Amino acid sequence: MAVQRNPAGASVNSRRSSAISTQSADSAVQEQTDAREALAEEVRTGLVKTPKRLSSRFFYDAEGSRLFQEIMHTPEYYLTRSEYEILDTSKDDLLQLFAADNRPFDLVELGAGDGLKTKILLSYFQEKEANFTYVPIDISQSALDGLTADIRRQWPDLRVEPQHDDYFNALDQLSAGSDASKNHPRLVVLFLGSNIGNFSRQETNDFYSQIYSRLRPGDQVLTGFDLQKHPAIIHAAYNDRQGLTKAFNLNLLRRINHDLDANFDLSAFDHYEMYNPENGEARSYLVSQKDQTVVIPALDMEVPFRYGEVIHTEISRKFTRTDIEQLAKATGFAVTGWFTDCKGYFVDVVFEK
Ligand code: AVI
Repeated sequence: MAVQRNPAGASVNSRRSSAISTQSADSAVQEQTDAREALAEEVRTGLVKTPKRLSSRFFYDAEGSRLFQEIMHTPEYYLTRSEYEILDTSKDDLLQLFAADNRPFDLVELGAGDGLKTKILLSYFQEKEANFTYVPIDISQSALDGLTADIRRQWPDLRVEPQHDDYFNALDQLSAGSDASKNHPRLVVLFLGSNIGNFSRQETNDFYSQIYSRLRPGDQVLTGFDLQKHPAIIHAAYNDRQGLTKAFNLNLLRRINHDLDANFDLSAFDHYEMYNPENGEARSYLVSQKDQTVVIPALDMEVPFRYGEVIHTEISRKFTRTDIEQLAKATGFAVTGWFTDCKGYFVDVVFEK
């Protein structure tokens, strides 16, 4: 899943184009160069902090994206199955909200990835002949190309207008062409998969404020939030028995070796996750299993590690209903839809401006 986990991505394309823009060799090289530079900056600044820190948004190179796909199928990782169930059982209620007043709508997906869950909605909305356009946004042109081709193959009549851009630039473009009158499409922004849980509290508030400022009254946001539950269930989701989450976390070091010629010995680091039920934060770490020094020639860096020292790599935040209602209130939105799975593990929430 090539998902843009960070709203501040590279800006590439402009206004909506109805043609599939296939990636040129030049832009693919540019994308790789930008990604490598961003990683270099993260390593340069993150590994001199105390505690050491690397952002989870660098997990998603090709191998990391492949591992995440596998994690989503593990018995322990309930999030994807829960959201899938919600979208399937609530698709009609969601359509009633999105198409309220018979207005056409643009279904704008942030970090579309492979669109697997979204396809539940697309398929149902097509079947009901809803008047909508699907607008997937991603900073990875190859992910967008793959998704668009796939959707056009499956539903040749569905209007798809992919946007290769960062989220906020793309929303600027879209909202410039919309207003609250009945003739213009309502914007319905999708941010699924609990991607919001990987943001800090400050980033979360900023994210919704930024979106709010780009929407018109009546526009909506559908977000997937993972809910707080028995800590053991959450803990297990980030410690699967097959060791895929461990491989996913360690892959970040492999990527740094590959992209920046570093010499991390992957067997000298372990995966450790802890869930704190008092604040809803699952945190992932890489733990140095011995005293060691890692050399990163591309950055002219030598990084010492003590035995037991950690690199903090990810926050996966779990929410309460109060957290979500407060978030909506603090950023100006009203909560107009609340859909959970049968176990109450996960919720998809509609915010309306
Ligand atoms: C993408 N994101 C919502 C996942 C999560 O649950 O935080 C990434 C992940 N990390 C470990 N397992 C899955």
